[in-house]
Amino acid sequence: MTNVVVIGSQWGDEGKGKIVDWLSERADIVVRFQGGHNAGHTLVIDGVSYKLSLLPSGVVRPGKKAVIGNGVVVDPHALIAEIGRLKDQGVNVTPDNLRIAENATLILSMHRELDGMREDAASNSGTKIGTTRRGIGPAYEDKVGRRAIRVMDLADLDALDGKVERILTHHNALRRGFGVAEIEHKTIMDELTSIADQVLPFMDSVWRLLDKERRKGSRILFEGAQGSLLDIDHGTYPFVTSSNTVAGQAAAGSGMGPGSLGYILGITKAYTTRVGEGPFPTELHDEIGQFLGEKGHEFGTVTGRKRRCGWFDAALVRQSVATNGITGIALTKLDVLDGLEELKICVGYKLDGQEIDYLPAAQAAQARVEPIYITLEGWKESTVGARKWADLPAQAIKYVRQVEELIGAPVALLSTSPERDDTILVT
Ligand code: 2SA
Ligand code: MG
Repeated sequence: MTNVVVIGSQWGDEGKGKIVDWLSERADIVVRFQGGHNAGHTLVIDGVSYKLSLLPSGVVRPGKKAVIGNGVVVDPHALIAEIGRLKDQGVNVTPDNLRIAENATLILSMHRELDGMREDAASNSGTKIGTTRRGIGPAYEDKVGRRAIRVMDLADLDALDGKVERILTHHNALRRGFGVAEIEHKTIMDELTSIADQVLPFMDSVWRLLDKERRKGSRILFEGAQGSLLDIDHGTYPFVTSSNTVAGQAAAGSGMGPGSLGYILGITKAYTTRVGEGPFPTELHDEIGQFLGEKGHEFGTVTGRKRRCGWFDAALVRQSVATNGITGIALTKLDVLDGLEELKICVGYKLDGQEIDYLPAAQAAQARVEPIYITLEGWKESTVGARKWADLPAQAIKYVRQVEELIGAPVALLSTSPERDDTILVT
């Protein structure tokens, strides 16, 4: 196996967890390179389900190394809690199987508070993003603003005074604006002191670790979170997350060169979902949308929020094939479409009377586009648990072939249930 980058090609929740787990069996190292505990993966191994949100999927497998790269924002409280939950399930996370980049940014309590205050204030003005309220955006802002506290700073608490001063000057100005109490220097120092001993054993120079592994010929799996349409540059801005979620970030967010990335696998759901606010051209507000949500169990792992559902949007995924350089896709949740009389696929949009085959970049135009659909006949048979191509009804095969043709990338894997072995490898 060459190195593989797994990314979501839609708005997240494409079913990356299962595929990453399937691939992690064949990898030596699993690396996260962006996002934080706003991600959510449920892994089902031997009937036991593990919920991960910050930790790379590799941690639940003996003998694999899990790595949190510099591109991730790390909430130390969430980290410690997640390690504790896994311990209760009999999984030991130790410095032997988890390494965290010394130059990764920390999410602190004030980031979470600011995320919530902004969302609350925006609810009143109707401009909220619908974030996970985990402090992801505010932490990335501090990183880019060059005032973040990073993992390595925990090793030198004496040198922290100036850094805490700098970050508090910024945050306290914002807090005054929101009319909430300012944070005292000592409060932050206490927070950092209280978590330092539990985080520091995992700290490492990740670029050096990965460079060594690369030279040894280790197989590296890069685990993306969220989806390409939530990318800070390429997504439906401003209704996006605050990191680059596209495959290229696997290099910058881990400290490896782009030449090491290998195969780019885009995880793609057979229909479309989205959580939070923002444009969604193929969204269904009718009983079919309801059907997809119920049958597909479309509720967030992280926040439990109900996901919006709609038809497959081939124009969007074709765009993701381009922005990620997708080699092949893993098509998930095809079985959710079982039993529908007919199926629609969006092939492009109408914008002010013109036909276009991509999502325009401007927010106002994105809100105005109308999908252009083709209609396919559905299938009655169940595809749940199909393990070979020949198990699929003819109409389901037609649907898959149509998807491939429209997005301009081949289906490399087909997942037919949450069970790991219910996966068809298309060769
Ligand atoms: P934030 O908290 O700043 O990242 O929120 C900004 C927007 O990004 C959306 N968002 C997500 N949407 C879908 N899935 C997400 N994460 C998990 C995943 C989901 C899960 O990777 O699969 O399984 O629970 C995710 N994270 C952020 C969010 O809804 C806002 O629209
Ligand atoms: Mg998810």
